[in-house]
Amino acid sequence: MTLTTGVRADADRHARLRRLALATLDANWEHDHTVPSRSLYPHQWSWDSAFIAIGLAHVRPDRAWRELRTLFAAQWVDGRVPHIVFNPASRAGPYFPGPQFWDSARADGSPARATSGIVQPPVHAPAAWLVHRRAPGEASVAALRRLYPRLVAQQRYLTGRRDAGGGLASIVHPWESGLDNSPAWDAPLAGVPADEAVMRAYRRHDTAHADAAQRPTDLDYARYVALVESYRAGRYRDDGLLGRHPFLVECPLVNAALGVSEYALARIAAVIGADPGPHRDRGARITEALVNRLWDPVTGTFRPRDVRADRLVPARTVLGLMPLALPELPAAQVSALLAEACSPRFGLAARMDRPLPTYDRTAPDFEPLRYWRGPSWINTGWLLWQGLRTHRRVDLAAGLRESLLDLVDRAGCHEYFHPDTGAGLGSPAFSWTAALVLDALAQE
Ligand code: 2M8
Repeated sequence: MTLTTGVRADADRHARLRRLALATLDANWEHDHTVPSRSLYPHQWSWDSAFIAIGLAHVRPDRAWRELRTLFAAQWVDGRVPHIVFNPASRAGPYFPGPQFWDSARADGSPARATSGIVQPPVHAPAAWLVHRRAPGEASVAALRRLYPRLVAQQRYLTGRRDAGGGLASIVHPWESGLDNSPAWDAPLAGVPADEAVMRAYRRHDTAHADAAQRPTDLDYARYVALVESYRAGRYRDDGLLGRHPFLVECPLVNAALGVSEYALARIAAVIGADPGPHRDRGARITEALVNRLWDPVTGTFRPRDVRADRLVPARTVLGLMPLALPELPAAQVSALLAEACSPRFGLAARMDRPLPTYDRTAPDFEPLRYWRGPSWINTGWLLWQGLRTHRRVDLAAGLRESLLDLVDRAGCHEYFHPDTGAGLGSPAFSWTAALVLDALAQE
């Protein structure tokens, strides 16, 4: 290929991907928010909306702010941002578990709109900052000013009510990590009493729309249901969880996002005339707590801590690489994470021959088709790409970006991808895939 044909091929791919991504996001727009997928996820999801806003900022900035505004309008009085905001007008048929099951109305401080009672990784402050950076102006400063107190309340909820004592936030359900059936949760879930026969009483919505072999199992769902029932029984209060709730885990992704959010809030504070100092201090403290509580020097990676058993979980998943996004991560951890990412387990390289998996591909229980137990996902790739850029690993960042774009160019805006062949899996028109491709296209 000559230089000019190479440049033209790149420009063609860029235009093709942009058209596809924009069409996907437009088709998934639903009056005041974007659904992750029309069939599988017909409501608003918390961290999806943050990723979606980052992509929309490049093409529809007003809609990017609207997306975040709608989500934060459903914030609870205690500051939690619910992982699902239900759309009462949805025509997609019953999602399971739906609003009746969550029964948020009976909890203190829940909003008028029906929501779930749990959260997802707090990637919203960095998203708001990026939306402003991608499309700055008076309107974006006004939007930041409105969102700032809500983002601060979200942080306060997680660092306050969800702190089991070690300076990090705990999750009470695998859904809160966003990586629902990751092997990271196998050990802590093993202690959750559940019988898959209970699923006979419910109708799963996901397996009516996607291949069951690519989704969590019925036993996984029985445990998910048991954990919602346990948390709901206490009306989603967080006091005394250690004594009464069977799943309490400190997740490296959730806590990395928590730390990165403080640095994003510092930048937002500087723009709107608030004090950035306390945010930077909190960012540094969260980074320190992550290293103290979740760093495993033996394997050179971060691991979730099962708070109830007080031990690190054994599985090596992509979650462990996520703290690379922290700007003040000590050099020793940065180089160990790069070694882990570049090892045959994850295969990161300046020229990648296969996409980044979500689980150690050398593990005996690696499953190339099953959701978060192996397949490649664009959001975890994009988050790692952010970390590589933060620590100026230019070649590796370029290699990962190329791999992400190539995956979507070949297979389309799928929800996830086969980690060997790159074939598209799950929903074929998935919003955060489209949004993060738009962002990757715009940044070299
Ligand atoms: C998936 O999770 C939901 C439950 O929240 C589900 O399986 O029904 C996960 O991939 C999660 O990370 C994502 O936010 C959600 C919507 O895309 O789907």
